[in-house]
Amino acid sequence: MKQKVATFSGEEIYAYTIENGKGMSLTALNFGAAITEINVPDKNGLTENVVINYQDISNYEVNPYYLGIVVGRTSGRTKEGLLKFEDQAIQVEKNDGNNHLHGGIKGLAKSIWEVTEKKDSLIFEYVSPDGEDGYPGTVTFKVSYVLSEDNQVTINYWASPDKKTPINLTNHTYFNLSGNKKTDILNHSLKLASPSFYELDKESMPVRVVKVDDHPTFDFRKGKLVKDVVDGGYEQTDIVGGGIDHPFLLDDSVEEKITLTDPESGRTLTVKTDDPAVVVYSGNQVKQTPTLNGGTAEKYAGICLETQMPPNETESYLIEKGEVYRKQTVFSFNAK
Ligand code: FUC
Repeated sequence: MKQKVATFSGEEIYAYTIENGKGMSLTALNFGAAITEINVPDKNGLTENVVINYQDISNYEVNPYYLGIVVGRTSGRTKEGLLKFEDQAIQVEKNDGNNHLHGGIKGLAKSIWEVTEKKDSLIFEYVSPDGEDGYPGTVTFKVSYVLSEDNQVTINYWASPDKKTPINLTNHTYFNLSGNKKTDILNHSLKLASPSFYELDKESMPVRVVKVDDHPTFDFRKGKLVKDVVDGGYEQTDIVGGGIDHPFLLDDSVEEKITLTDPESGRTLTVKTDDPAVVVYSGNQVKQTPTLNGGTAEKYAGICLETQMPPNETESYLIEKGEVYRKQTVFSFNAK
């Protein structure tokens, strides 16, 4: 189902909805391929939206929080906006202080995607021209959102460049399992199959990999409440505005890499991915405006689980001409 919802700079913006036979549905825009709703049942069978969106759709045109979009061409921060590979140092935009963030000012987040609707999936395609946002090569991007009968949302990423270029995609959906953003996510429990993470400097640039054994605040292997982490008085949570905004390396031997639970609604989200890392972002910079669903906006309104390659490691995510970038992340919803 397709519905026109806005016009941005003369371009028609549509919301596409797919649903399964269990009452679950997903809605996304052709702008940024932004996921605006995922409706899933709670422990009592009440179906509600478990992602954050803007109350006023026009805010997606600027989208200060990158709500729901596909991030690219590269996710996270690149130091000084310098894509260093082989003997090259390609300067891309510095759109986060002295650094490059989430593919630049436009990026895939503010691109209009061609959408193909199928019964159980939405397929998005965008051809980014050579030099867009400063990146080399023309790249064809395809992303699909697939909704299964057992309440799974699978995101498939596919990209093919005509020149060697870095590609590192993710999705920037903020989950809030309370349903229709009744509460913030501080009472959600987060479990990560992650033995180590990247310490950040004051500009949020990753500096070194450290073991969670030596940093117990970030040991999520047995699960812990988000509020117990953000209140920790820990230097690494303080420098990102009081919360989590860090790349975690995922344990290859564990299938379910991430589990997010809201004890109140009984909803659980588990995540499987073939990416080796996840940037967990606890919404530390969300301000009071623009307002979100539920009519308010606040710090910790939602939590992003950005599966990806560790950011700022350009050499590790170079895709050759003729090579195909393929990634998959599966979000499974349950309630009890
Ligand atoms: C996340 C963070 C950033 C930023 C942004 C909106 O991925 O890593 O710090 O604030 O998204």
